[in-house]
Amino acid sequence: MTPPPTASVPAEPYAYEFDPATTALVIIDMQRDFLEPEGFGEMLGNDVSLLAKTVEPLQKVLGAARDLGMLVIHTREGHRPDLTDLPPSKRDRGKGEKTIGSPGPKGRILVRGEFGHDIIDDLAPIEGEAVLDKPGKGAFYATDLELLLKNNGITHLIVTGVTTEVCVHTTTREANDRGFECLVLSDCTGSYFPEFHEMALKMISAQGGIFGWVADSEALLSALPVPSTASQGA
Ligand code: C5J
Repeated sequence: MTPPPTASVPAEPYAYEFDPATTALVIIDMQRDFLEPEGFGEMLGNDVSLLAKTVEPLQKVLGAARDLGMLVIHTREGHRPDLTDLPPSKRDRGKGEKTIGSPGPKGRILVRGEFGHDIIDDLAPIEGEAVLDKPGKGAFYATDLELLLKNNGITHLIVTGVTTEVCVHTTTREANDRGFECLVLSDCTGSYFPEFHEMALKMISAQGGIFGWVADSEALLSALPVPSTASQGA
């Protein structure tokens, strides 16, 4: 049976209600390759400073989730060093000089184990937090995410990370089809294309919340219950 909600966040299209005990914070692909200068994102011609503004609000949300003892899941987009899990279509799309697996200033692009593939220092996972490597855009595709959520009794997801219209959107759609109730945080998600960010968020909450809810981090943080001393580890 679904437990009664203990938090209510003012959101689009209406209040998002959840219980932190059955809610996971999902942080999508906050990797050096997407966020830092000289990473893959910049090599593709993108302005990575557009993603930097997500870091501070996301740090606050991550801190609050940790204080409440919520399940935290970090994802990383990337591939095996031998690239056997990289579809040729993904490797060749864009016809760029450099592609996934090519050497770059941060190591081989989007390859597991390389410096650029890892999560930025400001949001580094701590012990006990799942780090999920995904070969696709959606975090459910070819991963054990669904199993991990179900085994932890999770019904609700707070979705954050980059980029809004690609991996965040794909993951939110996948989660919605699997029955998870998703809140996407507008200032904790970001895109190289501000207009795509805006429209992607609108697509989520349109039609009565066709894929989920949208709110900013302030709305979420103000709605969170005060952590008990037990969950703070005191
Ligand atoms: C992209 C992602 N944009 N994490 N990946 O290729 O959104």
